[in-house]
Amino acid sequence: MSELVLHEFAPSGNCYKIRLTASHVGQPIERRSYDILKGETRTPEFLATVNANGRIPTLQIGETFLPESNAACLYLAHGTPLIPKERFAHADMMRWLFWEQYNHEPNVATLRFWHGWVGEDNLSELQRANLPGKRNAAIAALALMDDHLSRTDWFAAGRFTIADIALYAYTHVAEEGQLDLTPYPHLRGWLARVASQPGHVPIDA
Ligand SMILES: N[C@@H](CCC(=O)N[C@@H](CS)C(=O)NCC(=O)O)C(=O)O
Repeated sequence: MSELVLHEFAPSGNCYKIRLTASHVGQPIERRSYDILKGETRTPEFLATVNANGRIPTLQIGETFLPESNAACLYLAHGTPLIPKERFAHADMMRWLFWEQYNHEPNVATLRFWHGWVGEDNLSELQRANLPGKRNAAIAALALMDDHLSRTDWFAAGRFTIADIALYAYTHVAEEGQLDLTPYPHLRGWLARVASQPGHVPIDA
């Protein structure tokens, strides 16, 4: 077994963030796959060893397990230019990582999962009731990103950081969640900039 193992569901943007960070820092990573649609992250073995929270991704480092996608990106990019050292720039990068988890991923990623994997006809009553709210919140998140990117090429520190990686993961596939990116020219320009960085790998690699 290699030193680093990613416990993942490959189409998940949260898992892709980690593979993308690993590729940018030139860190090989072994991949172990779970089918979240079959509850494979909810087994007693998974909960006892990989993540008590019952979710992927988890980055395994030797005998230790690190759940939460952005924590894994921080671990992999430690000491590289993907994490600014300067005090404000570092905090500002963290700000976008927190924002991604609170305002972006729960809306943009959830819509992609509901439309792309679950299917609108199979949504529970509660999910169906939450659909308009998720959609409004996702559109607000995309609009906020577009506005920020009208003033700067990158989210933090004036350069490509793991904040860009974390936000790219679900934004570039937002249309799979029936979110139209046409109204956001600055966002689309940024998506192209991220994809043209040396070391970039696509989500389906
Ligand atoms: N905040 C977590 C979110 C992890 C998460 O929501 N994982 C989803 C797939 S992207 C999952 O494992 N779902 C399966 C389940 O809940 O059973 C992270 O960033 O890693």
